[in-house]
Amino acid sequence: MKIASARLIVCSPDRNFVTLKIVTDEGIYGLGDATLNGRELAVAAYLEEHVIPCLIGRDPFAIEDIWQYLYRGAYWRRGPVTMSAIAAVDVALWDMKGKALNTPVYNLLGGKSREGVLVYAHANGSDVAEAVESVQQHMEEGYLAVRAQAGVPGVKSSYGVPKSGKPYEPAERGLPSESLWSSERYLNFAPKLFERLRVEVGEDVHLLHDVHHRLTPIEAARLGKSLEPYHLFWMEDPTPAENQEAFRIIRDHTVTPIATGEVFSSFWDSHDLVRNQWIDYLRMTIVHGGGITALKKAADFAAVYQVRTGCHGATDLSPITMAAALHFGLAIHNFGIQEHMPHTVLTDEVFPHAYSFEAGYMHPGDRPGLGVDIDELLAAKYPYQRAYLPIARKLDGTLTDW
Ligand code: GCO
Ligand code: MG
Repeated sequence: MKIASARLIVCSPDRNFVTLKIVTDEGIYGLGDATLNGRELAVAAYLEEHVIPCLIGRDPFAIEDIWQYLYRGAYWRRGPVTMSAIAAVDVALWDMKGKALNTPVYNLLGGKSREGVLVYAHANGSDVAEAVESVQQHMEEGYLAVRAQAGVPGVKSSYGVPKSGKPYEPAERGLPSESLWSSERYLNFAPKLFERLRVEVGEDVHLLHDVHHRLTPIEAARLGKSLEPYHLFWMEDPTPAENQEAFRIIRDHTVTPIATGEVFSSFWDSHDLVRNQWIDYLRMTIVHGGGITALKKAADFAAVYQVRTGCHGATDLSPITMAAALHFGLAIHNFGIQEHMPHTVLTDEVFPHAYSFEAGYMHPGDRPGLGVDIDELLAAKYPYQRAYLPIARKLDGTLTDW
């Protein structure tokens, strides 16, 4: 069997998605997600100009060799654009191989290690009362783990808080909007949110929280310490991780578990964090981390240090990445939790899929391959529209991490 053709489908059913379709000379096809939120067309051009021409005629079963060809062969390694492009090829080939062998991808990854994939939902509120209500709503829907974010008093448009009662959505059409940030106000507020949450929702539900890279290491240490009585499942992205050693400072001061990695594009971004056991959960995602092949290696390394996975699963990752993450999460031994931010009805119509949610867990389904498809005719009705993530400034106007 040979790769006969490959092409891109760029669409925007409520938000932008870049999809790679690889077709073999036997007519079997595989799908890969190449979406990089706010920089979508950079990955599309990388694939179109520099990757697709090299794929034609290759053996689609040689997934490892093709991964190495695109990674080592480019000379220029790593970075989110390169790794998202490689991931799209890699995931499409796993999907295609599953279809060719008539088995779900989780079977190709060692078979299932569990019956379902524990997922966490997003609860948001403009204030504490709304956040409590939102957590309770998600618990009623069956979620066993919920991430809680609330508006910080005195800080306009805080991270994670939806505008006009809609679910929180991280990208907006048009040029980047601006939001404000105050670490001081946030640090005083966050423990109050979780104190109230534990009173209202009890001890058993897993509560998570995303700091979104906004604190310095010592501020993050203070936050982790102040949240200890509420035993969070994790504190996410407490500080930027370019300097991996920054996490040592946090770790030295608190037992609140730490998760990071949603912006990582390489195993090497996590190397020191994992081998020093400065984190508990690695959040690298299949699309931005270089595909199933790359994530499997990173997860196996993490397993040696008892670090578990907690893959990013926001709506800017297409249902193809969600399906891939669920096959991966069902199969690997050191799976921790998977983020679940449901897509809109329209996105789900464009990407019909076999995965499902029940009583706190998701399952990828048992269809051959990934069990997700794309309705190209419907996709064509929703062309790409430029969109950006917001930027953030401190109260005095200084640009800071969003
Ligand atoms: C999360 C993330 C998202 C990101 C978004 C960026 O934990 O789900 O932090 O909210 O901001 O995916 O594109
Ligand atoms: Mg996050």
